[in-house]
Amino acid sequence: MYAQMVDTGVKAVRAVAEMSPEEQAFQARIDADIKIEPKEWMPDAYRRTLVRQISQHAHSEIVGMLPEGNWITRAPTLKRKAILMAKVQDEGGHGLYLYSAAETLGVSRDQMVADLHAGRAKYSSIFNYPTLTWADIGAIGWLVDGAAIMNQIPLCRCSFGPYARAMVRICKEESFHQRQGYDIMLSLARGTGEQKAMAQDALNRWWWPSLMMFGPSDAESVHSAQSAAWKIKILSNDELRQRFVDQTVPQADYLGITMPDPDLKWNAERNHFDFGAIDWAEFQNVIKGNGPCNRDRLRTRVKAWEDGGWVRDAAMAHAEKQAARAAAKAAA
Ligand code: BYC
Repeated sequence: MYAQMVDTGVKAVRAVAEMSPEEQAFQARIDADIKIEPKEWMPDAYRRTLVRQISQHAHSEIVGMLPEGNWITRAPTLKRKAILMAKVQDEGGHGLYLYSAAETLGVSRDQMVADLHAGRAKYSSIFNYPTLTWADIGAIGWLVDGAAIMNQIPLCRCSFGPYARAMVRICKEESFHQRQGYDIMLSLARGTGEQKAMAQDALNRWWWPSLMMFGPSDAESVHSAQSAAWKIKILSNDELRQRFVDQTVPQADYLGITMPDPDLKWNAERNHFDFGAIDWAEFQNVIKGNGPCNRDRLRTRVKAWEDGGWVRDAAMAHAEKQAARAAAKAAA
């Protein structure tokens, strides 16, 4: 992934007095928690911000199928294989709902996919890490889906109707994904010494990248202020990250495995866990396209698209034949 920052044209959040009458009316609807629907007037920058975020989100779901898909043939039991197949398929479905939500804003799916394949579009940093053992499938469900739910529950209340509605179903499915991941971790943690060590190793490798999923710190987040004003973001990157840490630490304790963070400790004054510094240089490196798997992920997606060309051609030919038959019947 070689994406650059997407310029949505927003330099600073403007005061109401600086807005045009149309923008003021729009902001008043947002402030009154009225959902914005695709055919209604909206500022161009609002549209661009949503296309940016929703398409990145869709790409994340689609690219996110790859690390787990890698283990479908090697799942340890038939039951685990069936569950994993269902989960990976769900992620594909999430991508499709999200592409549809973005299409309501006037961008075509072909364009979004072309941007991904050309390295112009971002997707979540987390999917550029490799899945080395079966325990990684547990860690992804537990941590990656856990972080995703934390971020996505507030999105069910975001201001753009199609995105908010897509998130309702996605969150329900993510919650099953999170539980299946935790169940894998529980089995390993209660298994042999070697299995427990696998679970610990997976936690060690996935913990910090999971914290990076929430994006840069609030101080560094370029889009947060405007997205908050438009109620695309209900909670900030740092607030969500803190909630995730607070929720996940007791779950690791229950598994009997240790968070790979010597600075992690309960802060009774703040009523939250304090945690160590995130390696933001690593994060920036991954989102610039230099993570462990970026090139491989894109290559795999491009190949899948090219290999699927004949299916798209056949579907188009079938649709054209159906339409021609219907037209002939109507004319007869
Ligand atoms: N990775 O100003 P900021 C899943 C970018 S999939 C890569 O804070 P924003 C699953 C950001 O895009 C779940 N890039 O931005 C699937 C921006 O760059 P651009 C995926 C990141 O948008 C399969 C720049 O950094 N979830 O659950 O206000 C299997 C500055 O950031 C990341 C979503 O997509 C990152 N981690 O906030 C299993 C949720 N973080 O666009 C599970 C929807 C930041 O200027 N998205 N960047 O080039 C969001 O909630 C927000 O877009 C973010 C970032 C919180 C991610």
